[in-house]
Amino acid sequence: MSIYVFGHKSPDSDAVCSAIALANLKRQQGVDATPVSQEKINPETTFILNRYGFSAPEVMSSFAGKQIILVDFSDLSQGPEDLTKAEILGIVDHHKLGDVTTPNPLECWIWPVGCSSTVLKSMYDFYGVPIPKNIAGIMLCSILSDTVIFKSPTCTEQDQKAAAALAGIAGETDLQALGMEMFKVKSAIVGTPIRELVMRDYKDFNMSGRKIGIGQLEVVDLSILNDVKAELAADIKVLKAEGNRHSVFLLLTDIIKEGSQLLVVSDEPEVVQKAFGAVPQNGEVWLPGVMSRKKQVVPPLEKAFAA
Ligand SMILES: [Mn+2]
Repeated sequence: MSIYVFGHKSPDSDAVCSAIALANLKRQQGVDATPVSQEKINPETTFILNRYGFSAPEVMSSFAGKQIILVDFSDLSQGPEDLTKAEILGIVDHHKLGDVTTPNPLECWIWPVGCSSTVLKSMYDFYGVPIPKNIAGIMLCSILSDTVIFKSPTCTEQDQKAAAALAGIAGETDLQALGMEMFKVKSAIVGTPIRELVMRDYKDFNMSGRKIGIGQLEVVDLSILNDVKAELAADIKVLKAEGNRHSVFLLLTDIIKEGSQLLVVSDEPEVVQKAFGAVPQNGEVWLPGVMSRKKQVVPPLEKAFAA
């Protein structure tokens, strides 16, 4: 029986590419491992997989009775409904430790770096397994995506080193150009249904007993979103009501200006001022320098909700 390797819901490029890379490592070690994704992959990930000759992994949403390895998450809220009925053999991640537990010891690699593929690079090295050229390519793109071409405050020296080594294996020489090409694909939103945009990079969190949703759209210029901003704001209201959520936040991140417009719908909108020291006007506020949900949005919100 195969072991299934997969990332979080609303899969981003790291969740998908790192699952493919980890399954490759396991297969090279003689383990039957299959990468899958919980939901359909996004256009940026499609671009990456096409570039290096991979097809999209199969979508799979039920894992009861299966052996699994989690990549890029360890929160129950970001996993399948029946996650607790599966056997977790390992976790490879770079987020805060979530709330999954296991009855048995597991292979757990969770490091405070900018991308799961950076951790994976070290796993390949640790086991002395060569990284195939096309796998190096998708791992490199994961790092460029997660670190916003090394600009995110989550980016570490280890990410830079891993990316340089992977670029060498993949034969990529211009990482800025490659990164910008990816972010242009990511920014192309014309014709995409509004809910798909809201959910493209969306995560639910449990903050002091409240269900909090936080989505993020990264674009090369915020003006791209001018025409759809009102619809996005209306849709997160609907999403909040549908899921009985306390709050939904949507970060519209400008990767060139290096900041985010935060759209807010909340039962306690005052939490935004507590967390970020800025007061939303008409449900939105500009947060200069804020690019990372993980490092600059989740921790202050958790603190504000716990207070
Ligand atoms: Mn990641």
